[in-house]
Amino acid sequence: MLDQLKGLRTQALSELSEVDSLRGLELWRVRHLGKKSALIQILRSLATLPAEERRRAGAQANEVKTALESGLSEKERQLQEALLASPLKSRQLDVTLPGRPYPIGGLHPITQTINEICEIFGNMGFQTIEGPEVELEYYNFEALNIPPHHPAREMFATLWVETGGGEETTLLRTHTSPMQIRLMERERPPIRVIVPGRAYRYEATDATHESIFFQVEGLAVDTNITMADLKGTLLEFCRCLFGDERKVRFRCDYFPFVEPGAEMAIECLACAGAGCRLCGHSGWIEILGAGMVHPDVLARVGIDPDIYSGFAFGMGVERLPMLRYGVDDIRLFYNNDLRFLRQF
Ligand code: YSA
Repeated sequence: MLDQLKGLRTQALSELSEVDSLRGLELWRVRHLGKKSALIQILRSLATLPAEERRRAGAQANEVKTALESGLSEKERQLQEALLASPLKSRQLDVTLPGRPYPIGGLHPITQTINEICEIFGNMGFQTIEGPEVELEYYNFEALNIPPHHPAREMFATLWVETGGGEETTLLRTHTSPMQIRLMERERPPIRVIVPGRAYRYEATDATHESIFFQVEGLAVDTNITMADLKGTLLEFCRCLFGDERKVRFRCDYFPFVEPGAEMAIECLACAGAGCRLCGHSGWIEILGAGMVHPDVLARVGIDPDIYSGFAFGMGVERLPMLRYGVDDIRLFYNNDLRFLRQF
C-alpha cells in the first residue's frame, strides 16, 4: 500500500504540472482528491488494516493528501494570477496617462445676468419670486387698468392661447407685471419683490427686440413709499451693474397701471452716446418702464391707497449685458453659437 501511495503521489503531481486552466484544475481535483479517487478510497479502507500497518499507511496517506491539496491551491493561485495579467498585458494599459478632461458647461449669459440682478436687489431687501408664463387676460391687462379696447393694449402685441369655450381668456404674458397683481392679492404690505421671467410679444425681431425675452419686475409697497425711493433704488441698481461713471437717463413715460410713469435709459456703449444704428441714433438704450403703482390698482387688490403707496418697474434683461459688454444684436444670445456664449 505504501508503494501504491508513492505511485499515486508521483502520478498526481506530474499531471498537476501539466494543468493550464481552472477548468482542467477542477477535473484534476475530482480525479485525485474527489470522493471516488484512489487516494480517498485508500483512506477509507485504512480501518480494515492491522494496527501497525494502519498507523504507517495512515501517516503516509495523510502526507500524500496534504501534498496534493497544497499543490492544488498553489496551482490555483498561479492560474488566477495569469488570468488577471493576460488582458492587462494585451491591452497595454498605461495607468500613469493623465485622464481626458471633459468640457465643463457654463451658465447662459442671460441666466448669469438674472442671477446678478437678483443678488443686487436681494442686497436691497427684495425677495425673488416667479410666476406663470401662460397667464389670464385679467392679470395681464384688466387688473392693470388696461380694459379691452384700451389703446395701451397696442404696446403689448399679444400671443393668445386658444382655450375651449366658456373658459377665461388665456395668453402668453406680454410682460411680468401681472405678477404684481397675483402677489398683492395674497400678500399685505410691506412688500418688496422682484420677479424674473420670460415675456412674449407678437412682433418682428431687430437688434434690440426679440419675440421671447426676459424681464425682471420689481414691486415695493409700504407706507410712505415715494418717487424718490423708486429713483434711488434704480440708480443704485445701475451703479452696481454699470459702475459710477455710466450715464443714466430718467424721464416721464406712460403706463396705465402707474401714476406718474417713467422710463430709464442707459448711454449706448456702442457709440458712447453719439448715436448709432443700435440705439436708433439717440445715444440711449431704454432698459425699463416704471412708476408709482396706480391707486386704482392698489384698491382692486384690497390695499388701501390712502394708507399705502408703492413703486414698480419692469426691466428688459437682455439689454443689460448688451449695454455692459457692447453686444450689438440681442439675437446673438439665442443663436446657440458657443463661440459667442463662451465669452461670458
Ligand atoms: C412699467 C411700469 C411698472 O410699474 C411696471 C412695469 C413696467 C414695464 C411694463 N410692464 C413694460 O413691459 N414696459 S415695456 O414694454 O416698455 O418693456 C419694459 C422693458 O422690457 C423695455 O424697456 C425693454 O428693456 C424690454 N423689452 C420690451 N420689449 C422687448 C424688450 N426687450 C427685448 N425684446 C422686446 N421685444
